[in-house]
Amino acid sequence: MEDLRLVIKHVQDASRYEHTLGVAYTAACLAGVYGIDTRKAIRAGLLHDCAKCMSDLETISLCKEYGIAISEVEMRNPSALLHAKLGAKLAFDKYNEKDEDVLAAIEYHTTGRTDMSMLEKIVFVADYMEPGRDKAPNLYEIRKLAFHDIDKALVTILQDTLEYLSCKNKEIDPATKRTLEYYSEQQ
Ligand code: DGI
Ligand code: FE
Ligand code: FE
Repeated sequence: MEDLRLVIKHVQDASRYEHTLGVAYTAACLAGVYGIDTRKAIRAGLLHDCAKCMSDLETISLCKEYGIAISEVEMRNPSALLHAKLGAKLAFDKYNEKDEDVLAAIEYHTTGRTDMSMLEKIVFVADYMEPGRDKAPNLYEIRKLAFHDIDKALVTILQDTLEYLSCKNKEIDPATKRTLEYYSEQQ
């Protein structure tokens, strides 16, 4: 794990690396509460943004290289949306991560998806609430919820993310909307 941490340190800038460590530790705490393998949670946390520190051009060209289908929304917001899918491919190919659940947690950490595994939920939630995050609304509530009702934390995060994106006039990926609808219906 120490090796992986150092490898990631070298492909991220200082603030992204701080965030990465925050996600890995937060995911480990949540894994303890929900009975998930802590080491898997830490690996997923360390790897989740492994494709984040690249230009839009590089992101698109690597996605093409890996045969990732790029939707129109993704093409218009490459680094925001595609770093998750590309991250899963790089994790497999460059960082030797072969665990399907860890790879899925990386792939769906930005938009989420319907019927997520507990590890996917943990990484999604940890990404939003790790200690270095301080700008989002409702962080206090989300951090408390995360440890006893992770689905409710998930819904709050998705609602706040969609609200934030519409305030900023950013395009919503249908995948993000679908995840919110799915988990809202489950409440
Ligand atoms: O990579 P991080 O910054 O740690 O966080 P992230 O992977 O959750 O999200 C990256 C960005 O993507 C963040 O600013 C929120 C944004 N995002 C999430 N869903 C959507 C989205 N951006 C657009 N345009 N559309 C979405 O549906
Ligand atoms: Fe990310
Ligand atoms: Fe992140």
